[in-house]
Amino acid sequence: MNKRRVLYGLATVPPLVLLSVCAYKALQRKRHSLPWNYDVYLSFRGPDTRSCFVDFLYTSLVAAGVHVFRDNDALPVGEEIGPELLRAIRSCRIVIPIISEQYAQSKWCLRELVEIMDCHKEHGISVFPVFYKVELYDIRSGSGNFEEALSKHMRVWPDEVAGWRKALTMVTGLKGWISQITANGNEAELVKIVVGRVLSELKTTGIERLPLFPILMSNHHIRSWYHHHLEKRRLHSQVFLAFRRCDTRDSFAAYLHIKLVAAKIRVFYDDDTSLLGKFILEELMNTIEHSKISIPIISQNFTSSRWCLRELECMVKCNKTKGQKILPIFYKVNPWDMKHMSPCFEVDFRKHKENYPNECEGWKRAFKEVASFKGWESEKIANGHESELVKLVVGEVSRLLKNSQT
Ligand SMILES: *[C@@H]1O[C@H](CO)[C@@H](O)[C@H](O)[C@H]1NC(C)=O
Ligand SMILES: CC(=O)N[C@H]1CO[C@H](CO)[C@@H](O)[C@@H]1O
Repeated sequence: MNKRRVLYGLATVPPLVLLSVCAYKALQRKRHSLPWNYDVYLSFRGPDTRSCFVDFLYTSLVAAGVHVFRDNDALPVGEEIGPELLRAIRSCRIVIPIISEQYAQSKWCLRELVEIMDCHKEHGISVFPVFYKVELYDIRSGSGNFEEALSKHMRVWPDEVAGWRKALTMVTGLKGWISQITANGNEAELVKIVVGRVLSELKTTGIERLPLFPILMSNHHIRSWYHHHLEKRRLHSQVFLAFRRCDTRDSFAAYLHIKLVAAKIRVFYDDDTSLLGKFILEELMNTIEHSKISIPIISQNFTSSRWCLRELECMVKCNKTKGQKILPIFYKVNPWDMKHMSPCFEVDFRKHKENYPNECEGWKRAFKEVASFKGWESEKIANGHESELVKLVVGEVSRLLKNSQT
């Protein structure tokens, strides 16, 4: 960043910010006059969830003192989403779309979702999706119920379907809660988690929430000052841990994570709650780029996840462009098999090639390249005793971080 510009920005900004904060405080005292009429907007498909999950979530939020809009009774008349519904969405601080099995069957839900994603992009409204008993893959790739519903809509609303598809893809790009995974599928726990998160989000005060904020941000000095500070505030992780959920999330990766944290190392872990409502891919790549060390845990099913492969490719790129360290752990896999593409990996890449023909070659190259890096083969360390391996990794990471400081 241009230093002079930042300094100039800093010199000019504080009075404005101060002014804004005062304005905000004043507005807060008259809360009802704030443009935020609602704290939370729930968007859902009635028949799927109204009497169960949504009901429980709604009553729990209200019990916690949150002002919630539920479009239950305000079903729109005519073909457009009613202006009062639009106003409600725009006036909310947080929108929680509950994407359920039949969500895409309702054109109202889809129109609402388009609106929600627009508001997210243009007005920075927080969107915390709940994926309720659905597979993200079906939504993104247009298969299963979602594809069926969209094909039906195509006959009646051909002009709108492309936009609906885009909104669906976008919402799955955001970090949200997946009901089957969160709290092991316990919905009461999920509701507790959502309410807790909403409350903490509502508590944060910041200039972002000022009605003046968009005006302030139109000034480029303020904007660059603001982004500079955001960057500084973001506590960069030192280590990025990449792993395949189904293989090691509850075992080796969790154990390594705990030990790294115990050694006072800042680790980025996929489950990080700070990601909620953010576009995951962008955030992940950004985090890798700002890390000092990346640790990919290459396990048997690693290649079946395109997320894992994207992360790996990004790591290799960061090594090339800025010498970032990569410490691979070959978890019950053999680097030789990786280098020579044994059938178990080959199958995955062949599948990816169908869906992601442009990216797949790059992933493959990165995967083979990592096989030749110096790393640890889990089965060769202390007869496969994983605690020993963890000790070695933590030791090496600490050493590298210490060296990089001096
Ligand atoms: C990455 O890059 C740096 C410097 O360019 C190099 O020293 C390091 O060993 C590379 N490889 C790995 C696996 O970290
Ligand atoms: C959870 C999961 O996808 N496991 C698979 C990992 O890979 C082996 C064989 O390569 C499969 O048998 C598992 O089903």
